[in-house]
Amino acid sequence: MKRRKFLKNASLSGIGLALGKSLTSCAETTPSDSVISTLEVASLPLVIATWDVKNATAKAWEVLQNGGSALDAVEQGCRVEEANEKGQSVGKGGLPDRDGNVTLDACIMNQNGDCGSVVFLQNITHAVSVARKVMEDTPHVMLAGSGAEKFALQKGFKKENLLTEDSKKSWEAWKVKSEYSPIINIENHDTIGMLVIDKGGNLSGACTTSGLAYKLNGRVGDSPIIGSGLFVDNEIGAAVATGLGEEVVKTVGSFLVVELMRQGKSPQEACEIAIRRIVDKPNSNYKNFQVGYIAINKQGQTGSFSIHQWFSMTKFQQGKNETIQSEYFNKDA
Ligand code: SD4
Repeated sequence: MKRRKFLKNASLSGIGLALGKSLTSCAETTPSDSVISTLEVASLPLVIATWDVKNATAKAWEVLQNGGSALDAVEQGCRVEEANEKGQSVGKGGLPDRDGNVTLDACIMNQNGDCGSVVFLQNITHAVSVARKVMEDTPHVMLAGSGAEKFALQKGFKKENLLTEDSKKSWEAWKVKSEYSPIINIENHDTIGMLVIDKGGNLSGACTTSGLAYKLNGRVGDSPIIGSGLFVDNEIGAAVATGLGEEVVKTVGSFLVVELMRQGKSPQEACEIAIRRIVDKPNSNYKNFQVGYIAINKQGQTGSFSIHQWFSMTKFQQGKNETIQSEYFNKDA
């Protein structure tokens, strides 16, 4: 099935190494010693992100080159897409819910296992940076809705109207039929999940989105849920998800990918098993929605896998910034 046809059909009603030196330090701290000690470490640092987001990965790379941490890199990289008004599934210009409200979900996680998250945030473009402030400046992990917005304003974030003219037009066109079948967008897909391993082998990750277009007001997806949309374990690796968040939440997808790596699976194998977990559920409606995972392990090996074709991962390594098409499950289309 061609990409456009799939886009039409996909709906929420169906509800829509370059190798270098050997690693020793990690081998001492992980349970899968026998597997990991035989592996080699990829050239570090390394940045990966969901979809074709080369400007974002380039920014993260630049931050690392200028001495920034992996955490700084994921935050700054994600901000590129949040500020990109053309991207209709993240930050400013994100498609609204069915009532016309742009509501953002984001989270961030560092090498110490600290994390911060915002859900149902309105009027603030850089949700990922608010999530970082939640992590660093509060005793909490998650802030929601008006509380998250109030916190952001107190921290000096600017109040902005996130509904651009283009997104308003798309919403108005959708309203004509008002079908509650928001497409899982595999073409215009700037929901960004980013994972970075710095040259010292330390990991951080972030994820930010405006969620499903024309969702029910109040709907929150997987992206800000630690363990679902994102998980980082500095001893093992990290994973991030995109696609239909409900399915990711139901299988605690990113945590699952990291735990599979802990058991000795490669990032690629782990992403594939996590996708199978969704597809193999009784009555799975997987033909009608997309989910994709990307993952990285402590050695800098990476993997990505999705249910359907056209998911991609952007990778910046050794000065090379490239978008790689992912392998996928459903070859019948
Ligand atoms: C969500 N997982 O809100 C997000 C949407 C997404 O590409 O990733 N779109 O369910």
